[in-house]
Amino acid sequence: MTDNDDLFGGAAAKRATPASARNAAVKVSRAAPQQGTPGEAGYDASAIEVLEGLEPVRRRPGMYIGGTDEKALHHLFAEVIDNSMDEAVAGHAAFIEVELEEGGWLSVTDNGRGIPVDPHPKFPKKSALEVIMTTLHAGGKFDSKVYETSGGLHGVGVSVVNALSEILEVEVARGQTLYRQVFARGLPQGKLETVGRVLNRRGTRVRFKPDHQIFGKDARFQPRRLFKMARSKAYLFGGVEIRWKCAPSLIEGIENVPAEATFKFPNGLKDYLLHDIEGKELVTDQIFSGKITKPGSHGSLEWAVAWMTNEDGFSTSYCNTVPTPEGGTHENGLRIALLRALREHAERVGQSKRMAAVTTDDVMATCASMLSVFIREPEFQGQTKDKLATVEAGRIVENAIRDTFDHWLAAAPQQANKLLDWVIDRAEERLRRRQEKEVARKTATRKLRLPGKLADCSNAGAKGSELFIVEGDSAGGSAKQARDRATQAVLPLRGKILNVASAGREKLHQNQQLSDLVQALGCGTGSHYKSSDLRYEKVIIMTDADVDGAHIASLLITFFYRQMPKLIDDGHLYLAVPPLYRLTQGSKSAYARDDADREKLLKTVFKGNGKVEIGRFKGLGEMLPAQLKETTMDPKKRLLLKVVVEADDKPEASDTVERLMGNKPEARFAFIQERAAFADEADLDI
Ligand code: 0RA
Repeated sequence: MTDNDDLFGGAAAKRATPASARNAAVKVSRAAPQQGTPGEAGYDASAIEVLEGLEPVRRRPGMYIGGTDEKALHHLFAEVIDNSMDEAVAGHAAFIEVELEEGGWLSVTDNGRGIPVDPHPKFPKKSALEVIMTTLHAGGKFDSKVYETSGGLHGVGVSVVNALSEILEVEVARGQTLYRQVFARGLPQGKLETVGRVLNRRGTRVRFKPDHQIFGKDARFQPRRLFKMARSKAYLFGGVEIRWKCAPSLIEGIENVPAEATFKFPNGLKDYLLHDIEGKELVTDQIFSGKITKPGSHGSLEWAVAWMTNEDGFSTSYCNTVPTPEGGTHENGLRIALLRALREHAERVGQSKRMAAVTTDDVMATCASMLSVFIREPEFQGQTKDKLATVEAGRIVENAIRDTFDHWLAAAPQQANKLLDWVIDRAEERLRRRQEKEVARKTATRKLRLPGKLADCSNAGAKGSELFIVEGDSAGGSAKQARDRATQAVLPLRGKILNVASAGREKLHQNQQLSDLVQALGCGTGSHYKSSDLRYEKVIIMTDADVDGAHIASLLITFFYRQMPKLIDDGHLYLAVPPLYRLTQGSKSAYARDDADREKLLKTVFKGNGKVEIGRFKGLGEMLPAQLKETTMDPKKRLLLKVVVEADDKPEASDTVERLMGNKPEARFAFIQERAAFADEADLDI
């Protein structure tokens, strides 16, 4: 142990507060009215001012430390250590010691210049120390340069910690003298006293116990949280030594929190990043890091960036040593700087075309980054105030890093090209994934969004429901009126549909008629076909009983055969058989499907008995809805042909379809009739 290690000595630090001092200021305390009578009259007067100064903090702690929860509790520590940090960063202190004691005491000690103890110019009866400890925002008034460096910038000041501490002791070793003052809930428990002479020692110790009245009776400092905070402070102020001490009883059963540790990271954030990405494979051997300090003025920053090959990226950022887990303007500045410098490099090496697709997200996808900025009067955003909002910060970071990164890339072209290829690969991968996603989404929405032309049935499941694919809008209109709304859906198709046997994939996807059909069926096509998603038990092609109708039917069958063969295999596809003729004789009437059927009827049902009127339907649209229902749609009366590919035909079926789907509709019609003839009783649905 060096002299400095034993800065104040345990005895002095833990000495009890003298009773006289404790009584001195308390009577005027509105915050603690239960306490005793005043001592010296002069001291009371100043105590009143003090109380008026800190009372708002006790009344509304949230206004000053963002709440009274665990985060706020640990903020007290940040506030105290930041003051010592300022002293260290200004070069006045070489180390800072943090100690968590049993009983909830936390102390922060530095070997800096010590808080000034001489009478305060504005309040000659008080020491500067007392004014600092008891006045809001008093810190910076003494030596503004010191407080511009770090946490003092965001800090509400150590007086807030004082106000929210049950007890707070300050000890200052300055000018070979040790001074001490004790406060309770912000109230001085006596004047600053001289404890004695100290040789070769200087600095400040703040030792405090958070007030349970504010933070609740169960509030405790968490060793792990303090440990991590202390360590990150050391990373954020490269070169400053932070010594950690914790009562062993407090870390029993807690892993990775030692009773003692020393943090000193000469390379600051670079060390931090290297620690975080230890063992990870990197795209470039070197990590990109830097530091720009402008002592006395605002806008200092430090960063460290590395690209990993197999890991998701992460960004850790701070503003004035306050973590900003939600990022903000400074992080955005970094991202943009990296992208722009890479763009410039791409231009230099003739890769700007490929680089055009790259976004900041591609650059950051596997990038591990650490960023720390120091700015004056930062503004934070978001629910938890975890996001930096100061616009200026983004600009400062972007300008500084863009330049430096540009140089870094230019200085090591091989490494730069490796990185360039890497980010371009990320962009291309992203575009590929997006395309796949879009296709997947489209299929998904198709399932959900039914085509406008579809008159769907009201039945929920596929079982028992039928879809009539009808030729033309007018037939569609009749069919919609003729149907049983509960079980029968109607999809009208306009005119001839695309011949899938001769059209390319692209055309197929663009075809509105077919895509309406696919949407209505819901089961997908090709390799995406899913039986369980088919929305109907029977899919019925209902076209006019003429050559054109046959053509459309064969085009549709071809479509199903090519795109949803399983739908046919599973026996879902049918042909409706509408009549071609209506025969009337007096009150008697009947329908004939074709010429042969007509002749048969004439010879049987209408034999003799006078003149038979024979009407020929030009199309389904000409039929009255009632007629259409009676002849073609009503499950009790209609004739349906099931479309099957016979096992024997299977080997050449594909060739046959190919052959017949040329430009000979008659050949196709013949084919359909041929198949219809093969349909045996079991396949007929009467
Ligand atoms: C104001 C002025 C000076 C130092 C400090 C404050 C100071 C504050 C803290 C808080 C914790 N440790 C600290 N160390 C120093 C400069 C006084 C001078 O000029 O000597």
